[in-house]
Amino acid sequence: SSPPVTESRTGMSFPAVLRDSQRLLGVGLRRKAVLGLKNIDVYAFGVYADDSDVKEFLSEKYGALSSSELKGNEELKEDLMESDVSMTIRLQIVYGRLSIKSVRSAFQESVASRLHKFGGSDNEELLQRFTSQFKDEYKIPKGSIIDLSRERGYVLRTTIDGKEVGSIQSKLLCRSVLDLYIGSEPFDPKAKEDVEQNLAPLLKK
Ligand code: DAO
Ligand code: DAO
Ligand code: DAO
Repeated sequence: SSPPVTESRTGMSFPAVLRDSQRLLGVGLRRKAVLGLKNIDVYAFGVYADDSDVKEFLSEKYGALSSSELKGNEELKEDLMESDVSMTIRLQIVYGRLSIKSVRSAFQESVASRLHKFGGSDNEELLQRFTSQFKDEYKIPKGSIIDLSRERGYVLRTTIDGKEVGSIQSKLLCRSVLDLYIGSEPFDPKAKEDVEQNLAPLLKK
């Protein structure tokens, strides 16, 4: 079996396989500018996708393409985000003073803006349901692991250190979360490139 992969800037380590069948496609770093002054490293992340789901949903369309045709292929990432492929974004917290309040407001900036972009303006209830998962009593110290998993049927399940904090069925929400990592303006473009490269061989039948 493959060894874990370390995100080089933070030293955070990610297992090569999650839940027996989800393969690590890329790792990256989420940074954030505070007070317009400096960037803080907030978390390292890993992008995982289920091997056999990738084959089932994407091989027919993309399996015959050459690696140069797959490189930079935005339609492929689009289809991956829209399809029912099981995926996980694993976050490993680097910033040691993260409060639930700042998680909520970062969420408003990042995920909510995508929800509006993809879903129009009718998403207040969905947003409300998702952010109500962020209870003030949760602690997310450095080293905490948050898994954002898209399960079959477009269910977004959130766990903190293996403990489920909520799950919501919404294709739009799943798509908006994935867009942060592999969409058109990703947090870490290098991670998106890695995903693209490591996805290519999985598309071959
Ligand atoms: O303490 O105000 C501050 C700066 C912290 C900003 C952190 C941004 C949070 C990013 C989302 C984390 C998701 C787990
Ligand atoms: O990095 O801006 C960002 C958004 C990351 C997605 C945030 C989801 C966090 C869910 C964790 C809830 C725990 C309180
Ligand atoms: O749940 O699979 C799905 C589809 C996602 C659509 C979500 C739209 C939510 C709109 C809520 C409206 C409340 C004013």
